[in-house]
Amino acid sequence: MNKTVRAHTNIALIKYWGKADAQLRLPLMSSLSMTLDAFYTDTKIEKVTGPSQFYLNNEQQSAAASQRVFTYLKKLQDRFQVTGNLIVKSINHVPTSAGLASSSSAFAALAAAFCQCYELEVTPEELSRLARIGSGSASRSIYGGFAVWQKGDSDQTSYAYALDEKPAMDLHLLAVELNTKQKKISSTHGMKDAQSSPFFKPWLKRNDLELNEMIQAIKDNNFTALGQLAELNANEMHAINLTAQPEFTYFEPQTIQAIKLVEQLRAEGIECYYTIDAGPNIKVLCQLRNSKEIIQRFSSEFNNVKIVNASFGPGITYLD
Ligand code: 2P0
Repeated sequence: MNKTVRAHTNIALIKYWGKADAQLRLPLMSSLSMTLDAFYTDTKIEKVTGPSQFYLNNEQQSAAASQRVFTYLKKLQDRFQVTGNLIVKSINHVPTSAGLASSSSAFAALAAAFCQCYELEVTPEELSRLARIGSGSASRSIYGGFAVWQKGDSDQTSYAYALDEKPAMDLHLLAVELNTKQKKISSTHGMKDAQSSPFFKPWLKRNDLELNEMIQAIKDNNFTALGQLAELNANEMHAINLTAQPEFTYFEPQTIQAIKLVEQLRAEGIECYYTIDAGPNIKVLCQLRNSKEIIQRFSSEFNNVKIVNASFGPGITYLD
C-alpha cells in the first residue's frame, strides 16, 4: 500500500559545510546529527494521468516553487527507470519561522514517499543515498537518535548510518527563534564561498578527529563533551565564513547576544551549549533539569522570542 511518509528534521552537531560534488551532493566532510522529535514533514506521492502538481501545506505551489521537487523526483525516476506524472502532497510541521532548515525532513520524506509510490524496496542505506541527492542533510534524517553521514567518495559510498537510534543521553535542544528574516545566503552558496577561507583546509583535516571524539562522547553518554565539541565545531564553521574572501556571516546582533547569554548561564552553573546553522538563530543544547530555567532566561532577555524544546525523534515512519 502507498503510505504517507513522515521524516523528522535533524540538527548537525558536527557540520556538513562543503561539497566535493554538487550534482551528487557528495560532501567534503563527514557529519553527525541529532534527529528531532518536534519538527517533521509528512509526504505522500501518487501517480496521476493529469499534470504533476506539488501541494505544500494544502496549497498548490507554482511551477517555480515546485521546480526543485520535480527536478529531484525526475532524477529518482531516471535512476529507477520509471515514469509518470506525480502529485506530491507535503505538510510541513517545521514552523518556517523557527529558524530550522526543513530541507532535511522534506527530502528524506520525498525519497521515502517516492519509494512507496513505485513500490520500490530499498535498504535504509539506499534510502539515505537517495535523500542525499535531494539535500545533503536529508541523508541523516532516515534515522532516529544520532546519525552519522560518512562522506564516502562516490554515490555508492556516501550515505548515513544510525549511530544510536535510542540514545540514553539526557539531551534537549531548545530551538530559539530570535530573528525571522529570510537568510540572505543560501546554504549552497555559503558552502561554496566558505572554501576560500585559509582555514577551510585545516578545518577539513580536523574532521576525522572531531567526528571520532563526538562518537566517543555519545558512547560514553557524556553530555559535557558532546556540548563542548558541538559548540566548537559550529564556531569553526562560522569562523570559516568570517574569514572567507569575501567574508560573510549568518550572525545578526541577536546571535551574539544569545551566545553571551549561554556563556552567562554557564558561568552561573547552568550547563548549556549552543550550535548555529546557516542562519541567525541559535539552538541551545541542555539537559532536561535546566531546560525550564534556560527558556525563562531567554524569554526575559528577548522580546517575543519563540522557543521549542525538542529531544530525540525517530527515523522514517510510515503513516495511514
Ligand atoms: C548540516 N547545514 O550539516 C549543515 C550545517 C547547514 C549548516 O546541511 O545544499 O540544505 O541541500 O546539500 O543540507 C544545510 O544545507 O544543503 C546544512 P544542500 P542542506 O546540517
